Amino acid sequence: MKSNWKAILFLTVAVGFSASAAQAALLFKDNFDVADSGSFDAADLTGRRSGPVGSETNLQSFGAQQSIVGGNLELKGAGGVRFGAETARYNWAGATTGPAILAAGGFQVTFDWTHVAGSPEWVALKVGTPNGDSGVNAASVDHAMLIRQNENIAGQWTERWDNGVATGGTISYSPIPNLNTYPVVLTYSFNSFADGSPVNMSAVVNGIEVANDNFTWDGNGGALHFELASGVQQLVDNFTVSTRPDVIPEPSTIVLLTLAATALVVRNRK
Ligand SMILES: [Ca+2]
Ligand SMILES: [Ca+2]
Ligand SMILES: [Ca+2]
Repeated sequence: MKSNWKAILFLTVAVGFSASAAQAALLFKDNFDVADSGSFDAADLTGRRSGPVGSETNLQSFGAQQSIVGGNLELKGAGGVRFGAETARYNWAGATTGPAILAAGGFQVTFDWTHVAGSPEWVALKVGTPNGDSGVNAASVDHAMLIRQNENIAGQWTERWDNGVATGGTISYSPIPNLNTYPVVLTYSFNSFADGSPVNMSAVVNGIEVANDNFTWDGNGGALHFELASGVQQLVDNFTVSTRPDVIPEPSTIVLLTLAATALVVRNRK
């Protein structure tokens, strides 16, 4: 009897775990809701950050000093923001977030993206960066996902770089006239931080998947750094990092697990 109750407990926990894994865990958020500041790095941090990483690091400018405008991060036409100091970037493979990210099979970055003026230029998330400042097309950057504001560059709505190699991109997120703010959802799926491990990236803007790429981690030594880069003045708000949302278990899976548990009880009673 004892061992079967253990088996039932295990199955119950398994179902519970699957259900809880459906909810992505918030790791970091910055709402940028403080007074305007011409210097992003000198801006007040009070009340801006949430999630466990929020108490360990904060976004800082690289390349050029960014700013806070109207409760948003205002990106300039150069540089962007990284987690921490230039050569002491936050390691997302570390103890606070690494195990949770691997258990969820990856992580997700979301933000609200606002165009300030008509421009074909871009905002980009760079992942697998070195622990030092780099360009989107640096050979050390495992993937850079550039999303452009309009199609003025030969129909190029998106642009991707894999370790410095351009891999193209043309899919539009179908901008709506007079609508300037769009939700961006970038999902990175993988099971290891080790160099050589495969990664899948899905980029969804305005509800439309504009890119789905496969690449590998390289030259990271088991660490993970990523950051936001900019090619033009634009606004970003509610920058969020969470564990990858999982698929809610099918009802049939729960039924099968329940049947398995019931079978064990029945077998035990015989
Ligand atoms: Ca805000
Ligand atoms: Ca790399
Ligand atoms: Ca790579």
